[in-house]
Amino acid sequence: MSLPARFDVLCTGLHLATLDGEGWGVVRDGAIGVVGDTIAWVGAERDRPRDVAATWSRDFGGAWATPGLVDCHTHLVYAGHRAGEFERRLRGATYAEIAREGGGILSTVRATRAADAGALAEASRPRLAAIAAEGATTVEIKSGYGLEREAELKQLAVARSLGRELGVDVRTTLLAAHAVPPEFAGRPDAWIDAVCADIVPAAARSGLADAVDAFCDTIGFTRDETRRVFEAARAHGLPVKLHAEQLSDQDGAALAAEYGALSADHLEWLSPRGIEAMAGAGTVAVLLPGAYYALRETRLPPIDALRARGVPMAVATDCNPGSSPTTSPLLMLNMACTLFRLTPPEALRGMTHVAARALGLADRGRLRAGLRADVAVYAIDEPAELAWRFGGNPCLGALRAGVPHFGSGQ
Ligand code: DI6
Ligand code: FE
Repeated sequence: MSLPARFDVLCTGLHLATLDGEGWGVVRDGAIGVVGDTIAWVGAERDRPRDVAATWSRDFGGAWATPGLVDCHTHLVYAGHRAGEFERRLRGATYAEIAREGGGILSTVRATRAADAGALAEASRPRLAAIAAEGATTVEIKSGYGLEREAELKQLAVARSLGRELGVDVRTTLLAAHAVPPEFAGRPDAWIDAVCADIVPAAARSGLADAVDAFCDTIGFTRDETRRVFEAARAHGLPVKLHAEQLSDQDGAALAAEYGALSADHLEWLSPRGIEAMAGAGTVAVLLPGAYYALRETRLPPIDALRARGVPMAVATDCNPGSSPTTSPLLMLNMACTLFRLTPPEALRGMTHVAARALGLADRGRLRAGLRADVAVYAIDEPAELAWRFGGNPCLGALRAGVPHFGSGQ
């Protein structure tokens, strides 16, 4: 890349975990120069071109920079909470039982429908802000708590507007096939008809959805119903992803792979057949240790087999009120290592460039000239600390598309 006459932003005094090449891709005593929303120069301070001045610059005094975190699976736009359901589960009720009784996802649907866009934004803003405050610069947000056309579009519109407001790159996913809404109780097929004929087209027309997702499971939708949703997405030019093999093996990951899905997510019950299909299609495995933890699952996703077959593994919060009420991507790095036995660099890759790939984004997730200037800065002594610690937040702020967000309010 040719050097600019001037950097808009220059960050010095940083050790870099570039994630470029193998492992952490460490550059000690490094610097990053930005022009517009793009990294123009990155490398060791001693190699920095001296004749390029900067409009905004900061010396971070030996902090660490990583690529901005990418949280590629959240349901953070919702109203209400599910603490009562949590207490019931502590007394022995299961997630699936509560769902079958019309609680679970449907209780959040009632609260989300009742909230207007302003109230929904107010409820959801602190969650996006908390995720961003730990260094996330790109966040995916799903619908799926509206379960009627206008309420689904309301969720997606609120997600996009929160992204603009907070300066976070929000990617939206239509998840109308999350549960059967009360109006269609006992008629999942009729609901899928409406999703395919009305809601997917409306989401595509409005430009409010970047992808389409579905929940393929015993308390969600069958493989055949999921296939119909994927056909509708394909007809409207939208990429797909899938909640697959979370509570049972429905062979959903193989179906997702058949449709060239960006990702299949959860995967505790993933079969060898599903792994092969994902490896063949290049579908990313999104691991969600928060849901595994909160539901006290005991069956681990087949991490060793995924690794052996070269299936890329992403890590995300799954921020949602039922199975993963967390707003901490850093805690998920820890859980990915502690519970799922990823290595710390694997976990961070899983929340940067692999997660970006799960969103179809090739322009971010590493510190490299020419990529988007999404950079998180942490007050740590070495990068493995990000996964070692749980609780607390060492993030000093971030560049988001080249814009500095440091200090109070970030
Ligand atoms: N799986 C999940 O973990 C979330 N959705 C899904 O299909 C949970 C959503 C919720 O319980 O509200
Ligand atoms: Fe989810």
